[in-house]
Amino acid sequence: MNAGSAGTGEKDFMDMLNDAMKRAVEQRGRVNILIVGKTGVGKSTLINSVFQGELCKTGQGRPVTSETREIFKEDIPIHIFDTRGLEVNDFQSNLDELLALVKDRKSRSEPNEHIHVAWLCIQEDSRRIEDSDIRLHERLSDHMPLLGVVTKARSDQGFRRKVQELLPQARNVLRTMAIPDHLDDGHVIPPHGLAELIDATYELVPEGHRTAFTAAQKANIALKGKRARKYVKTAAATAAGIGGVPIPFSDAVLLIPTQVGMLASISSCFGLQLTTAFLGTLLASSTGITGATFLGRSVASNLLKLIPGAGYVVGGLISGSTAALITTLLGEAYIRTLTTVLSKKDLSDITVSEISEEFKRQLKQ
Ligand SMILES: Nc1nc2c(ncn2[C@@H]2O[C@H](COP(=O)(O)OP(=O)(O)OP(=O)(O)O)[C@@H](O)[C@H]2O)c(=O)[nH]1
Ligand SMILES: [Mg+2]
Repeated sequence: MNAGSAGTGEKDFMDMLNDAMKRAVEQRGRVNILIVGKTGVGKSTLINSVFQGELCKTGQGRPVTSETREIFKEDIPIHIFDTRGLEVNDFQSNLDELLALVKDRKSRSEPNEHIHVAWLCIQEDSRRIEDSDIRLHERLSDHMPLLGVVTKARSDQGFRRKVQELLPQARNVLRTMAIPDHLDDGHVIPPHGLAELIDATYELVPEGHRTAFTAAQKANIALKGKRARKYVKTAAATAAGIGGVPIPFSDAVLLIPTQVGMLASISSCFGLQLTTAFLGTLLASSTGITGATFLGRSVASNLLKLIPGAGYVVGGLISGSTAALITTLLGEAYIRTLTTVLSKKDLSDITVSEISEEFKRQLKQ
């Protein structure tokens, strides 16, 4: 194997992996969500049900106002501002403190520190919308888009409409059940409304923070695929440009940085840990190449041979449209891989080898 001639020795290849990862991390950024609502309405339960990492149980929290904690966990690109008890005594001073926090964040030059969306949670059982909720919604929606979230939703009876009427600034009001509800008569109401809540929130998150939001949530796997396809399109267009002057198959290695970047971005949408080691292991085990032979050219040709449709270009020339097609097929196979794996298991229980086994299967199809 003469890897040197293509200028893609092992070191170059590792540099390329590092670059791809660094770019994916920068591209992803972070998203910040404010969650308000009275004590006991189910904020923590909801957070643990829709975001990665059981944030309310295992995340770090630091108080940022007397009633607000900023909760986060390493490798999960979200910070939750969990605010409780505003309705108790001192409502006005608590609200002022919260608004001061919101304004301070908004004034920062780093958009990753802004608070991007607010959820105002109201419990369905209560059937009441307090003045404090209405005030909170008015003041917060001056600074960020706000959604009304009806929690522990079992039986609407017109309550959602009432919330919409009393919180006119809310962009939408969604009914949710975060964990199964076991009724006295033995019936169980399963969780519902969570994927819809994620979809509605995604629409309100600024574009530059949507990949972070997509990655941090676990209630809507389809959204991850949808977001990832954006990166597949971009990579396919870049590949088409590289193949604009048809390249010999043996130079298909030129497409590899684009494709590796794409795999990193897709991984990012699915919330995988963005490390060079992960990407390296994924590529190595999917192509069957390890250790010292882990060289650009061999990975390139092995990876390309795995891709459906790439077989017929072996030995021939790769045109722009073929380069785009190969890249798209690779991206789509990886999206199907992660969708399949995540439908069976939680992200924290998935190993790289499970991903690469499934990836190989998907590439053969
Ligand atoms: N069945 C069911 N129970 C829920 C749901 N959401 C919350 N609960 C229960 O309601 C209680 C309060 O939920 P929490 O998530 O702790 O409420 P919170 O809003 O975080 O409360 P504070 O932290 O005190 O402000 C807990 O016993 C939860 O198990 C739900 O969707 N379904
Ligand atoms: Mg709580």
